[in-house]
Amino acid sequence: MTLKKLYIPLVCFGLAAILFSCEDADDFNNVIEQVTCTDGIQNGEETGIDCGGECGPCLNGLDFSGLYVQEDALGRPGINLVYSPNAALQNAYNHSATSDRSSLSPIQGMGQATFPSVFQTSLTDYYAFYQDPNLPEITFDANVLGQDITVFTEFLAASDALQVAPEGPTSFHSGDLWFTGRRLSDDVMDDTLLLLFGGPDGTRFDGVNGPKLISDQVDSGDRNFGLPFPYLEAPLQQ
Ligand SMILES: [Ca+2]
Ligand SMILES: [Ca+2]
Repeated sequence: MTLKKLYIPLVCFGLAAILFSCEDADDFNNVIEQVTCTDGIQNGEETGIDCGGECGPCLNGLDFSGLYVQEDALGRPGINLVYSPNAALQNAYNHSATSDRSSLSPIQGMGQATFPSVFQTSLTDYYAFYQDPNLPEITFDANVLGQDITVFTEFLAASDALQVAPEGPTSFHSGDLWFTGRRLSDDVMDDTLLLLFGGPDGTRFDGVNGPKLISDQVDSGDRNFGLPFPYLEAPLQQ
């Protein structure tokens, strides 16, 4: 049992002496408040019942004991969803390590296919699908980061992790700043689609030069985020 705080008023004040004797006051003051992490009540600096503060994190009913296996991979939202064309590849991606997704690592059970090669096929197919047959062919030659299709798909697959800049502003994308962290309000799907469909200057599929594909049309951060984790945004009220 952790004894966190011990409150023992030490002084018998004159006013108290008027009302009762110092001996009585001793009895009164000897009511000791013991704040512990096992007393079944929220007290002291705790942020929940017997958790938070000095008692360790509040798990909100979650049990983190036991052995864990990887069931999902989601450094940057939308990568696996957008670029892996079927459930088998999506599952293979979810069970793989980031370091095993480069062009040097064939996907287990998929012959010589690698995630960058799969992503290149998806990217080419997207551009063919949204091609206006009455306009000259559009291909993915570069995105707003100056990445061609080889560099871009390698980047998507082999570095799909949440990167954080230890110094400077935290942002998934803000102005010229990319991938220095992630704020709750960042519209990460629009950022992903901009890299995919924006072309070198962000206008390739912007609703004017072709269908609008650089946004999912869903705003982010326009409603309150709930606490605690996973900080879901409140549903839109119709
Ligand atoms: Ca307590
Ligand atoms: Ca959006």
